[in-house]
Amino acid sequence: MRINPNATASMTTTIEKCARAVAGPGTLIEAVGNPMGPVSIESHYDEALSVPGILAEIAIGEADGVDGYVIACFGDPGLDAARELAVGPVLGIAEAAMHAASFLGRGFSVVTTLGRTCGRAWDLAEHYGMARTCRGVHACEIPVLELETDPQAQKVITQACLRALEQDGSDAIVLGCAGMADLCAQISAEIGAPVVDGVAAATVLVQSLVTLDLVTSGRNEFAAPPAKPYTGLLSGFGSGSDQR
Ligand code: 5HY
Repeated sequence: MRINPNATASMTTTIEKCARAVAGPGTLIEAVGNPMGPVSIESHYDEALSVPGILAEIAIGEADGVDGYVIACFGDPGLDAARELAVGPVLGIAEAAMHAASFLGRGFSVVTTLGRTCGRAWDLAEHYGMARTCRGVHACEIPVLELETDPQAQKVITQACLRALEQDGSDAIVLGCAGMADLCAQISAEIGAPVVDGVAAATVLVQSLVTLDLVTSGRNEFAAPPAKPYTGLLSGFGSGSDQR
């Protein structure tokens, strides 16, 4: 199951299409949007408030026996909490894309949407042990939802990728938004370097973990959350611990 942490249906459709394009035979791809959250995620506030909806979809997936999950937003929102809830593997698209890009050369550059999200990308590179391999994080300054509507978007992102390769001396590009997933092949052809889309990379990696019958370890910090009541708007999220 691919979860689009924002609430924009057209982006969920793009994510589903790009995941299906790389799914193997026998892999059922279902993409769901955020039932309660921001239409796009471009700030820490957006990201924080996208998490309850993501976890609600994980809980539904667990009840439906879903094998694995992709959190399809470059901030990898709620990833650790999702791993506590889900039995099967959960990957974020930033995590998957950075690891995939690290196999393709000595260094990669991230090209994301707004400059204000660059700090989060650097934090994730650090968190995933990619600080040495991530040579630079660059913004094309196109808001997430204008990626679909701005006729210049592909050209602007392609130019940002070329500049990043030159400035950073990197070998590959990581696209810093799920909304760029369907531009991956064309941009790679134009810049003559590997371009990694996290939606596709995470889909193939989750599929591989499921094929290997590998699941998140429940031994330590990713054990099921302790049962407890929740209050207010979140009262429905309480005492989830007996789901695993
Ligand atoms: C994403 N936001 O992948 C991120 C990209 C970003 O709504 N989907 C979003 O700008 O951080």
